[in-house]
Amino acid sequence: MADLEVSKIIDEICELSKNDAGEITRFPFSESWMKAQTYLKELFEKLGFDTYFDCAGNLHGRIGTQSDTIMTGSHADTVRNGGKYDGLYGVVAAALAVSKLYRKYGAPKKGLEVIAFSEEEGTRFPFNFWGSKTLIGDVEWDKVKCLTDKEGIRMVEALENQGFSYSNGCAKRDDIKAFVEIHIEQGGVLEAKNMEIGVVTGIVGYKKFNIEIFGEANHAGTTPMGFRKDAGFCAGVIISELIKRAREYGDPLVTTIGQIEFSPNLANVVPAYAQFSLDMRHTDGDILNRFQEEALEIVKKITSAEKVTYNFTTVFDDKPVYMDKDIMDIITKACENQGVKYMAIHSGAGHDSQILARIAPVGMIFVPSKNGVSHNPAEFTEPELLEKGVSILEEALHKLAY
Ligand code: HGY
Ligand code: MN
Ligand code: MN
Repeated sequence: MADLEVSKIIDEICELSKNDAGEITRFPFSESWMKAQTYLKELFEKLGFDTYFDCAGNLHGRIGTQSDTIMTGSHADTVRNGGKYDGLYGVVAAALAVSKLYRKYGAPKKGLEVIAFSEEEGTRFPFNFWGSKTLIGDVEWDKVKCLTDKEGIRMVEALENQGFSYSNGCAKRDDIKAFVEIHIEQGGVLEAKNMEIGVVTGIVGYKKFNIEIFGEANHAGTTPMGFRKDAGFCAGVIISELIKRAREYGDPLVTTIGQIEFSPNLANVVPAYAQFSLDMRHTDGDILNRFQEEALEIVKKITSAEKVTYNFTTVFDDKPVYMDKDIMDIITKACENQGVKYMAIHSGAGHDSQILARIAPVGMIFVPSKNGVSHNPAEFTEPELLEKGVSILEEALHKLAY
């Protein structure tokens, strides 16, 4: 089989799985998502992998023994109107790297498995890393199954609509001995330093909260400003205070309010309710904890001054994660053997590796992102750099599995 090209396969998958608006929006268990997963399943089968979906919608393709598994891959879902490479590159590159090893050296001494995690972004349901968390058995199904998306569809229904029936622990694995994920950097450091590969050292601490403000609906025309319980105004003041405080903390703290909703969300009604997301990240877990406490204080102070009430709910709270030193050395050695320009780099983005790190040693490889842009249709990486990543991953997996 002639060498398949990563960028061509990614283009094909993105083309066939675009939504009606022509965007790359592969929310988990949507039709777009299923088209991409089905294409990947056919690709894995064409490459000669033992291929199957598990009960959580993760797609697996493996060669070698049924134990001592070296796993590689990333997520198949995307944000709304996202880019072509976030997640998908890690799946396609893994499939091509494993296929090249299979053709050159036959079956490995260990299990060598490619995975397309069903969900990572947390964009449809208020639950991130569904795919990797089901694999390590870190899902309290009774709490999660009734979570709904914005259309009120429960997670359990969305899964069943695509033929997956999840039950507690049905996707859990305990044979994974190492996990290596290749991913676009989603930042501008590698490009700025003219590097071809990033050897990832760790992933930032990453917390996500859901904040709700409960005020009182009232008439926009007849309610004097001093008599309002304006949830919308509170949200605005809190958001402005949070960003001001984060700027005072300075880099590398980042905090984002990316999603907001008012109710009844009408121009002539004082907002009774406001809900918004709060995403905060830092390389240092203690500083991140301190910022979380300050954020809660800001919410308390402003809501009590405005005589409204609030909920401050944790969606997830992940400490900083560090990559396995031996795997980092293997990736570094591969870069030196192949004469590739590389540097050590920290990840400001969250990845499935941070979840797998709870049960096995993990390593990550980055390829540069043009202009550092990601979570955006303009996301791009030169085809030659995508291919370079495949050959570094291939050499690292050869070292780990053969
Ligand atoms: O938000 C993130 O860091 C990742 O893209 N889910
Ligand atoms: Mn992402
Ligand atoms: Mn990603």
